[in-house]
Amino acid sequence: MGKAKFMNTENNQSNINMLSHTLTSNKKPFRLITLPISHYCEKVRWALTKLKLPYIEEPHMPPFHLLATGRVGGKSTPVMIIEDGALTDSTDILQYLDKLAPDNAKLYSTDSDSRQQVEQLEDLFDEQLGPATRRWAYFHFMNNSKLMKRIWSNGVPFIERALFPVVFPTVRSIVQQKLNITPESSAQAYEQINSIFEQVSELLADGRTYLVGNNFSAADLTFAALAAPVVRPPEHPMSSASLEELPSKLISEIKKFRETPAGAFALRLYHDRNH
Ligand SMILES: N[C@@H](CCC(=O)N[C@@H](CS)C(=O)NCC(=O)O)C(=O)O
Repeated sequence: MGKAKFMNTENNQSNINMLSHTLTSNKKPFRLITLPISHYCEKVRWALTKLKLPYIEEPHMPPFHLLATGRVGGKSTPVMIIEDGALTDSTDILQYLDKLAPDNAKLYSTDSDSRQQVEQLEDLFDEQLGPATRRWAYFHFMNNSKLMKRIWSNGVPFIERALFPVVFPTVRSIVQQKLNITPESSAQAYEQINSIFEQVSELLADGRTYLVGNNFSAADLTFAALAAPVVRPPEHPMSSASLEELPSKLISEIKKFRETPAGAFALRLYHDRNH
């Protein structure tokens, strides 16, 4: 009962957010197909919010996302439907959205050196940080089916949520295999996250406000969105469990990540996410 209320409150809040995005602009909303917990989907959701572009999110639970993404020629999420097709990669989506942004809100600098730095960092986070934080988080959550139900079914169509008990055992073993989720790979992911956090902390050591130049960019956004599973920002729109509900070992590791300069930076960016 308590949990249902908790989820409804979150869903209502995200519906309100989507509605207000729609109302603040006359443009036709984009359709965004997501797995709601996916941090690559959150990367796009954040960009749309930041650029005040209207969108309607279509959240799905695995494996039902494949029906939605497959219909438009995609596979993984996020997929964003635009007037003349579908964009099937978060970076492609951010680059597309950036063309619609006014000069003072660009996520990619117009200076070519700075743009290159932004793109290199985004690539590092997409290719290494995102898979590592996902592997680490799933390793700790996957065997808790109650928590997984909440994480995977947040806001999805009723029928998908109702089918969770039927599909979860099979989907879990497919995901564990596909993403190589084992105790060893999780330990490696933990080291990899620490190494990227150290690189980011080093960049921040000179007191800069953002990773590249003086403005918030796709590098900052991508870092914070993909680091979210290990710092668990309270402002995350899809957080589906409070810190206290997690195993104590996990809480202490999250606290350690949060205390690093890179972790504190991700939390600060999330604190400002909706302003
Ligand atoms: N490079 C892709 C990665 C997206 C990705 O890995 N999405 C995952 C969720 S975190 C997904 O949809 N997995 C389900 C699948 O591949 O069927 C991007 O940046 O969009």
